[in-house]
Amino acid sequence: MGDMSELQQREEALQGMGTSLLRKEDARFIRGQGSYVDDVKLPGMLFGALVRSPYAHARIRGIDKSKALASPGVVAVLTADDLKPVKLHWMPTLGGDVQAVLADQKVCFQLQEVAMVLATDRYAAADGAALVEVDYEELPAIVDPKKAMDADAPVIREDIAEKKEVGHGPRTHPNHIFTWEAGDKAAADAAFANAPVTVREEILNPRVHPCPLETCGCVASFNKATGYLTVYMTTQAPHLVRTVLAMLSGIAESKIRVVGGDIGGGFGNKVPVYPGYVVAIVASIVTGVPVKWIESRIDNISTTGFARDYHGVGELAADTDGRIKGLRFTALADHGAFNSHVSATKFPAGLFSICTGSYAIPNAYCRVDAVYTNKAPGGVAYRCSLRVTEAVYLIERMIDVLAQKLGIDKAEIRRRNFVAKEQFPYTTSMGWTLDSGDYAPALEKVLRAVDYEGLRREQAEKRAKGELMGIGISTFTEIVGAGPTKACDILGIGLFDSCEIRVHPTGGVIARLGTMSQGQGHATTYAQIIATELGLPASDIVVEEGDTDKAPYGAGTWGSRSTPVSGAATAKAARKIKEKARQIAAHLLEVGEGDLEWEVDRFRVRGNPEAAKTMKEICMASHTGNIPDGMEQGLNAVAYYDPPNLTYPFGAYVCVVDIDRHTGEVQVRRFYALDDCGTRINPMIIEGQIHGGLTEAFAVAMGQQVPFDENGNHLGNSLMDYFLPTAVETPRWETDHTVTPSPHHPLGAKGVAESPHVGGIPCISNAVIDAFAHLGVTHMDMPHTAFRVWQQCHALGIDK
Ligand code: MCN
Ligand code: CUM
Repeated sequence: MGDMSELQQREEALQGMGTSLLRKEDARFIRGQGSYVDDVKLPGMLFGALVRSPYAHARIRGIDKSKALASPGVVAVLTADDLKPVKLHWMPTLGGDVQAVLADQKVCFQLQEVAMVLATDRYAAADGAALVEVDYEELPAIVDPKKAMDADAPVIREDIAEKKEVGHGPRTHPNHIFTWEAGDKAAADAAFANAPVTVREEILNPRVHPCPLETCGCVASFNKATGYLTVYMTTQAPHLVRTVLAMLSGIAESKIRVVGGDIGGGFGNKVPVYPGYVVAIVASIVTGVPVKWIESRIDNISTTGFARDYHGVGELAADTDGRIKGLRFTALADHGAFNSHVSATKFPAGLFSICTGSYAIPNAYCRVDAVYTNKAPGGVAYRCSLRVTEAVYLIERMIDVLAQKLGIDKAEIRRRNFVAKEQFPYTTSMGWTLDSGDYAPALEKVLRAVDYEGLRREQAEKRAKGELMGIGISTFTEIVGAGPTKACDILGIGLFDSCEIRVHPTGGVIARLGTMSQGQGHATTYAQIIATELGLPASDIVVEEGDTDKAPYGAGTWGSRSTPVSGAATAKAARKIKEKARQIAAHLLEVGEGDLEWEVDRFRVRGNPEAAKTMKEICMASHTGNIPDGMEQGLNAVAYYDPPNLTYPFGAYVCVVDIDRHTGEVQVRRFYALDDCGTRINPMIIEGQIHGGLTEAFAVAMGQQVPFDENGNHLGNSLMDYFLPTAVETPRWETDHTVTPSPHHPLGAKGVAESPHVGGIPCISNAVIDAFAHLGVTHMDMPHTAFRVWQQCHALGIDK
């Protein structure tokens, strides 16, 4: 064995897994040298501006382009009629539906895309768009999803009114999209019939929007001579988008290149294919010059992938000691005018059936009914893990409701229902197999850290004085890393991912992946995985994503799948290289492969400390003739990884709030978050992800909502109204962790990015509601704005 300190030095030099290596990409970002889509400027480029509908529901009687065409700089105006000859006025969605690229005879939500004006600069395009005259005949709008399936409800989607299904089973009304069920209804019903205690609550996950700082946009560039289409765009899933574009346009997939570039936040908003992209592409094909389209903030909030809008009903059945025997959750899902919500084919309601959470609930059933309304399409976005946010909010709220009804402490009721450590891998009554977990110690660690008993005593004293203080707990389980390809596909494509690694003679490495960072720090963390696996320094490992001409195929970055899927593919590719390196080392050292052992950055001969070949030496050797007979030169590998299961990170959070009963102002006094994502690759990046996810949880719990009036008009789609917390409003986050590795992931790692959002929202909400628990309040819908909380105080007569 080498001297320990020397070994440690070699280990540290790699900056591999487990070190808080500063983000490699930040050298560029902090110097203002990121390259975002709006930075792409191509010769002769035109700018596209969309004409959007002022009505939520209207028939289009006619469109007059003449004034716009006469406006300075305007080159062309495209409408649905112009896209018809190339059959691009409608497009398939990632949810099994079709969506109008430009409104075809009618509009179905406010600010829907109606026409695109092409002009020589952005201002001329905007001026031209203002001059397009559209003759609308307004129709009654459906805003309340509860009325969407009324007998006399106006039909929103006339194009599919006769269709018996739109991708996900039978429809019972023209405004019905699908009904999806999971679990065992009869068993759940029986549990409710026999239980001594049941609780029921209507719980809304309001419509919110992730609002990334960079809005969506693209530059489409079609080369008429070569027939080659290049699209620079804000996408979290470049390869999937390329496939969709090939299906849509008929252009060979090999002649389409999608380039992700730098992305200024995605949060799920940049998964779908939006009409703006498609029109820009058609415009470039038609004009033969590059076309840029960039959304405004209002366009982004109003028309691109919103999140949630789940109108839930939660029910739990339990014994008098609080042990849960049955669960029934239903949700009415408002998907807007087109079902463009991203979902794996077999999971139209995403992973909602993870709603049994961290608890061993023997009988469970859930159902989701999705309907069309006259609102923008979407539903899956916003650090959501694909409807896990809704599911976790329901179970974490309902377990509090049950605790209140039984007079059991809210930490104690969780202890009594946790899946126990020895039960893992644990298959839930909904059919998911939770890979690993150790919930009770995580909760105890957090309770000790915040002095839970002391907080409850303080709360009792405050209550005696008429003051409002709330303590919220959330002990959530997440499900991330879709997915086994047998179960999960989008448009028929399995949700595997990939990594290609090339090692150069002097030990430099380039790795290319099918994922797409939007701020998660992939350039750093994948390099760290390779550094540890190959014993080469992370500083010399370059990671590239997002350019479909360069990277192998993959499903992209969403659903916190990069670590569970691509992280595994990266380890797998590196291990292929390491195997070859071992053969070369054995050859060079003239020993059998079995005589070698790996030590940080080299292969050593067992029992002969002097005989070793460093990885750097092997890299060079692999490019010479001095390799085993019959072996090919080079140290390259590509690996595709199809996960055997998803990963199930978890956490225990506690939030303490103080509420001013006179004003309704909620102050988050303390928030303590313990996360367990298995093996940790970069602790600093994990902490950053948790801070970000918690801040977004705070935003949703405390202020975000996309509201409409009864005609479907937006009532708050700019940052004047839409709450985006800054450092001023954001509470201080305390973080902690435990490590329970995933047994099936090559590195033991689970995803983490969405956990703080999924687990944080119910924690804050539970804290706010807990402040009113002694007054008989069991639920208050989000967002917990001062006005709404004051209304609750007023209704209770405690505001004076
Ligand atoms: N990580 C780690 N160790 C682990 C797990 C993760 O070090 N055990 C690191 C990863 O290597 C990666 C980061 O943490 O650098 C997040 O990893 P992961 O949980 O696998 O999630 P993804 O990389 O797939 O990111 C997707 C996720 C989603 S779905 C949304 S939404 C979201 C989020 O990431 N959008 C974000 N975090 C975001 N952060 C930023 N800055 N911007 C966004 O748009
Ligand atoms: Cu659901 S938001 Mo993320 O999965 O891109």
